[in-house]
Amino acid sequence: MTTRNESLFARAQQRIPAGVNSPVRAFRAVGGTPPFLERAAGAYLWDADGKRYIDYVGSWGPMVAGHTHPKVVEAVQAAAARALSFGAPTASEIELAEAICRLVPSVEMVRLVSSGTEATMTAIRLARGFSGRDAIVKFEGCYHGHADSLLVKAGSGALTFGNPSSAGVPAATAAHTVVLEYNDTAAARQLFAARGAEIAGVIVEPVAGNMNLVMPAPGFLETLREECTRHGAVLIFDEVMTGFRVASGGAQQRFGIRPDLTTLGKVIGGGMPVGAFGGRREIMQHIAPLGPVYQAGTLSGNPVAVAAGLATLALIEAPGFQQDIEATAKALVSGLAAEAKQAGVAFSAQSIGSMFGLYFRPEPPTSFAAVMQCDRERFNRFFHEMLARGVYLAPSAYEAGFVSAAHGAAEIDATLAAARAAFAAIA
Ligand code: KE4
Repeated sequence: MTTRNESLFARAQQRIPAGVNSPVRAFRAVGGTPPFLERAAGAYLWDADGKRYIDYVGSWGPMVAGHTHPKVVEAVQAAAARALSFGAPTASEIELAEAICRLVPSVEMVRLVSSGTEATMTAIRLARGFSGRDAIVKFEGCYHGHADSLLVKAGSGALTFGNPSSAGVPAATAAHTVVLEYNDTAAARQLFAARGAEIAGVIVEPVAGNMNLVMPAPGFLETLREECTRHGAVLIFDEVMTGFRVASGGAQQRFGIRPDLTTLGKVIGGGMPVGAFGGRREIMQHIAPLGPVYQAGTLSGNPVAVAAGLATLALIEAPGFQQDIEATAKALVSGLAAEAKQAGVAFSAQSIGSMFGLYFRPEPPTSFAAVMQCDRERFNRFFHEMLARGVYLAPSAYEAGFVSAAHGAAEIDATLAAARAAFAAIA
């Protein structure tokens, strides 16, 4: 009997590439038919077949306050009733800019855009326009959205420029991007020693969340800060995922590093399309129409999206919000590790703030190469065992997971009960 998810997926593939509007949603990494979701509330999702799931994807990060939080829905409805879009300045954009600058003090000025990709694409252009240099440094396993300069993989030699990681990216473009190993502090020092004067900027996920969760090694972020300062390169923290999740001031607050630019997204839109880039005033004043670096957007600062973002940031600033959500993530990962141990499955897990990583290897990975040693097949089996039991994990062994303020003891207990059966099934 064909389920509604299956018939919708078949129909979707007729008109949308792979039936989805973003690749990871197609379940190609884990196999099977992706549930077509219809409704969400708090920690829960419901699919087209009426099945309920506990959600640990949270729309890939934005739903930190839980789905359809009444205060966010109310703010969106009120804003929409006034106007859907102006393409003109509004007071609410000032409020969101001021909230971001208050929560992330390294951001002295900020511009809103409509996605994380727009934010990182512009931050790269701004670093180049400000420094007058072309070379950009990124790290293997970090994802910063799909701008050409960032769809680049490591070149042949550690210090040579990169090669495209996607069709359609000109080699000439990729040649301006150097890709180093995440956490390889020595390689970063070596690159700056050899080419420091050529480097416009370094972009890094201060906690990596796109090769599963990988923590920065002690001294790694500090070295990037030191080398960028010494050589006049712009240090860009891509906090699209870590912003307001690793701490209310992002990973930069937690690790005490002040980047020159920060990119944000996800949480600042509360589920609606908002991204942002911001940082040192002297750099941001190079952005059009103040300065020579062009950037624009029809729906930048959209009033309905801004209303969702403001309502969400107000919620995360509530006393105890971050502590509670961090405790929930800790309870989840320690519970899962205990269940895996009980079942004799090689497994580890860790969390920071409200994001977490699950690994089918004995210890959490500290590098991209170590992530690649995870048992992906076993993750895929675990994924489907959990999905069948109503637990919706990220459909890839290389993605981080997220809890929300709506996840409580009942959801964690139900998840651990499902995990007990799932680990037994794959042991
Ligand atoms: P968007 O363009 O998808 O809004 O943001 C790109 C981006 C930039 N920087 C970081 C650190 C990110 O994690 C992202 C997007 N993250 C992925 C999840 N791995 C979004 C999910 C998807 O691509 O469908």
